[in-house]
Formats: sequence, C-alpha cells, structure tokens
Amino acid sequence: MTSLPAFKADDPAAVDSFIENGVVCLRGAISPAWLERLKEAADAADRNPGPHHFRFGEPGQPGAFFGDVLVWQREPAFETFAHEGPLADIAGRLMKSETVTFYHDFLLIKSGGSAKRTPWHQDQSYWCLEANQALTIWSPLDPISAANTLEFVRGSHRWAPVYAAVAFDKNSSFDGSRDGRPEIPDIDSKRDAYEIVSWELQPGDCLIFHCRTLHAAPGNPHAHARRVLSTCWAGDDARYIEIKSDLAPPVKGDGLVPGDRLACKTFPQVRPRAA
Ligand SMILES: O=C(O)CCC(=O)C(=O)O
Repeated sequence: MTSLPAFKADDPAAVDSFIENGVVCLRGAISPAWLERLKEAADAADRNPGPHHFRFGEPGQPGAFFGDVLVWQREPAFETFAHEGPLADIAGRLMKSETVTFYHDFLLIKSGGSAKRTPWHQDQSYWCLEANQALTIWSPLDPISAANTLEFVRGSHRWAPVYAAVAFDKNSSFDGSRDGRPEIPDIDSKRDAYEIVSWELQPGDCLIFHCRTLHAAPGNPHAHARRVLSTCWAGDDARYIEIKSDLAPPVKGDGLVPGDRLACKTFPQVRPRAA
C-alpha cells in the first residue's frame, strides 16, 4: 500500500497536496458527536431505502452492498450535516472557492464479507456539471484497513479526460456510453503502470478527491460492515451541463439550463451561509 502524507483538517499544506495529487487524506475532520448522528442516520437509511438506491445481496447479510443517493432529503441528520457540519468549509478551502454548493450525498454500506468491488471510475462522468472546482469527500463511519479502503490513481485529475461512466453493477441498465467519451483503461491489469495510493482510516478521517481523479475499491473481507458517507461539492466554476448518458444521481436540479450555476433547491448552496 502506497500512502501520501495525511494532514490535520485545518493544515494549509493539505490544499497544495490536493491540487498536486488529486486526493488528500485529512485526519480527525469529523467529531465523534457528528459520527454518532451519521451512523444512526445511515442505519435508518439502510432500513428505509430511497427511490434511487441499489442493493446487491440481502440487507445485513454477508456480501451485501447497499448504495443510496440524496439521502439528505429523507434523513434530517444528513441535511443538517451538509449545512452545519465541517465538510462544507473544508470543501471550500480545498476548491479555493467562495461559494460551496452541496451537489449530492452517496451512502455506501458494504457488509462484512462482501466480494463486490467498486469499479475504477471518475465521479464527474456521472454528473450534470462541468467544473474544475468540484470534489468528493469520502467519510468512513467504520475503521478502514488496507483491505477495504478506496484507492486512487495519483495525479489522474491532471491527465485524465472525462471517461464514460461505468455501471457499479454490470447487470444494471445504467448506460454511461451515450456521449462518445473514452472508456476507462483497464487499470487493474497493469497496476504497476500507475501510481496507486490509499490510506488506512479511522472514523472521523476523510479522503477528499477531485471530480476527475480515478478511484476504485475492493470488497469488504472484514466481519464488520464498511459504512461510508460520500458527499459531493461544487464550487464557483461549476456549470450545469446536459449529457445523453444516464446520470447518478438521476436528477437535473430545478429548471437549470446549460451554463447555469448549480445552486437550486435540489443542489443547495451552503457557503456563504444564508443570512
Ligand atoms: O466506497 C466505495 O466503494 C466507492 C465510493 C465512490 O466511488 C465515491 O464516493 O465516489
């Protein structure tokens, strides 16, 4: 496992590391009190999934993999966290952006024993936005080891085009191929050709990555579940686009036309704070 340095949440050096590498690890960014609220909300969301969720296998059983988006619209703790929690300010600092728009959340629960890999992908491929200032914050609610952590191709945000989105489940009807975007290279067949980095994490630590940084994850060989709240944020230069491929999440905001800033009811602007 190759790791880069990790930083405290308020360390200015984290910004340069993020810009250079397309990913940065922040330690202790989320307080234990927030983590308790998020864990409760994550478990509630798992019991009451929303309209866009996916689930492989049986809930709570070894091998299951559950994912859901826009959970904040049903779980007040997630909504409050997006507005009042520490991540909005962290996102603004790393994007060097005056404004921060909360694009969406993505809850992922891989139960113990899940063999389900998350395929290599870039988040921008799934989104109705174009931006340099857009990122995802991956916040585990359970301890993460080398065996179930997220992996990144270091620096790929600087050279990678926007690739075609891939379906997390090969049997699903999701189609990311309608925009003529190139296919993601087969990274796993030549891992030595890429600089792949990852970190072991404790709850409260976060991985923050640029919207074009390539990333993937193994299954979860441990006995305990791997619960993660991923949140996606857009900054000043993010503009709404229309694509032909399927979107994830499958929403287009409220009355947006290409070239618009994203902020709307579905994609709330959280910084600067409302007066
Ligand atoms: O947690 C995972 O397995 C994948 C997460 C991911 O791809 C993301 O948050 O963008």
